[in-house]
Amino acid sequence: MSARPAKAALFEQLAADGISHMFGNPGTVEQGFLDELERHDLTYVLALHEGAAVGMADGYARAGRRPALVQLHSGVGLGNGIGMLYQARRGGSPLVVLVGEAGIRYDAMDGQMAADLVAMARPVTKYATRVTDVRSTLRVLRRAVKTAMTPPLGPVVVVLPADIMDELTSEPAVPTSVPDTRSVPAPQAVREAARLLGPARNPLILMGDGVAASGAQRELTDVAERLGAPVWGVNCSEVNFDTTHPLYGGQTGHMFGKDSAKVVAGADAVLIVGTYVFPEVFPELDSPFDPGARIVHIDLDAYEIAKNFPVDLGLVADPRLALAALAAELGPDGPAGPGSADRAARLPERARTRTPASAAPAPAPAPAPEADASLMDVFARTLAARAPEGLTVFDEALTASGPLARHLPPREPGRFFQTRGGSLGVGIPGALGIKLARPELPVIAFTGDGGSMYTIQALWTAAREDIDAKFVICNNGRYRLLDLNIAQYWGELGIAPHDAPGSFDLTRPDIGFADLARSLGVPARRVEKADEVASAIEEMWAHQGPYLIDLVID
Ligand SMILES: Cc1ncc(C[n+]2csc(CCOP(=O)(O)OP(=O)(O)O)c2C)c(N)n1
Ligand SMILES: [Mg+2]
Repeated sequence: MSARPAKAALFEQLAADGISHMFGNPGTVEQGFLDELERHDLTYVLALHEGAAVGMADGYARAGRRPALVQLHSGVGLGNGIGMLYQARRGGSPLVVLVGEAGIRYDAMDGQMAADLVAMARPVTKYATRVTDVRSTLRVLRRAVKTAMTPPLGPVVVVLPADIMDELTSEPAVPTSVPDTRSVPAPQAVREAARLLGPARNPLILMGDGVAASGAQRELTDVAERLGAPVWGVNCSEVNFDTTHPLYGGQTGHMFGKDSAKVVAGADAVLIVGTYVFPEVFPELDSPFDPGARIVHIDLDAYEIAKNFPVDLGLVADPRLALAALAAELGPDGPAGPGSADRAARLPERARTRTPASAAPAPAPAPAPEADASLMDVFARTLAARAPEGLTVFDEALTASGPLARHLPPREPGRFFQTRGGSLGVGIPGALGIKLARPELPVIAFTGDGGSMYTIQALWTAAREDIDAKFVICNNGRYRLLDLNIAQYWGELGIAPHDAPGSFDLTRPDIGFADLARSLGVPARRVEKADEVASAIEEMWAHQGPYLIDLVID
């Protein structure tokens, strides 16, 4: 291989790995390779804030199930991207993030914008490294792609010093070797899982996004039906199980461990699959499982198995293959034993009997009556009635999500996404990334007025690139979720209810989302009344290109 500058070889490597987009925000220390980019077949998607760049890449990686490339600028750009990298790490998005810096020769100078970028990135990435010798530029890039794409998937940072990028390398560009992790447990381990779970009278399944990542929805349904076990989402931001299935219980919630504790109480056997346990902000410190409960955990991420509480059997295996083997072991009619007698009859009801007050409930089928339906309810119902084929929803509506789950219940894999890791601002850029990865799908994002403002600049990117995604701002003038959480806190501490902190209010002044969207190049309409909903939705779908609705709700 003839020698060429590393900044050119970089693009050969990206092409070898089939990478077609770079999401980023440029700076001077990346000028060498950005200049080079113009000569290559790679689309640069310009974001006006690094949070938006990482958020778009996150949606792209999730919907496309492939690595997404990000470019950030030095300590300042990486710093701006860190909140969104955190959520990519929590959610397992395979991002390859290139961070530019002035050069290795300046290490001792401590110049402007210099920082220990690898150390900054480490807590929010799966792996962070720096190219320090030009002869290993492509080796390091391939390691980044491999690490990002190997379960547990996650973001990787590669720091690129500009002086190294200008040097010559003769490394060949060859496709990255990503190992196959479709591993199945040994037959005796599957038998042991069936032995632990099969005799249960009151089995329970806790699931997470590892199910969707493995494409294991059908196998999970088979196991749930054979065990007759209700299925609860613990860390679900995608479709891991059809939420209209009678065995679907709901979500345990992300805030309070006592909510999950109510769900698992009384279960004598628990199958955990594709999730960490438990993900709340305030988890229970003592095990919420019944002392005699038998616990089996299947995951490709060994770190998550028995991370907080012991299990009886942990299986590091691909969820789809492991669940298929378990379903076969349980047999088509489910296991014989004390729990088998009335399994089929009692379980659809029991799927809902553990619903805790503040955990997200399973979607109720009955729509609210017309007269007192909320505007959000009317909107979701009208949208559902006219939903185009393949409608893909990014739900960052937070307290306004209920009607979405009711009228557009997540059922089909790859058609529903939520924020993860608790980082707000993923909805708008995430929808753009999804649309770029899957242009054939109609994509709509719902986001709160609060959440949208973290990355509202992404609308400009939507207009610039003419990305035909639709956006709905659920505009309640507040950080409403914080109202609900503080009310719970007051209750627990015996504090009398009073006005919420002024910092939860977003009405001083009102944010004019329609004007704001138009100023960024996205046509928009404000909707305040139920009788405006149908025509707004019609206009939204009729418009070719990005479009925003400012939905003014209580
Ligand atoms: C980046 C980030 N900053 C702050 C928070 C804390 N936070 C959690 S919920 C919330 C309010 C969100 O408001 P909005 O999007 O309007 O939805 P609503 O609660 O009104 O339904 C805030 C500020 C967060 N989760 N992420
Ligand atoms: Mg709000």
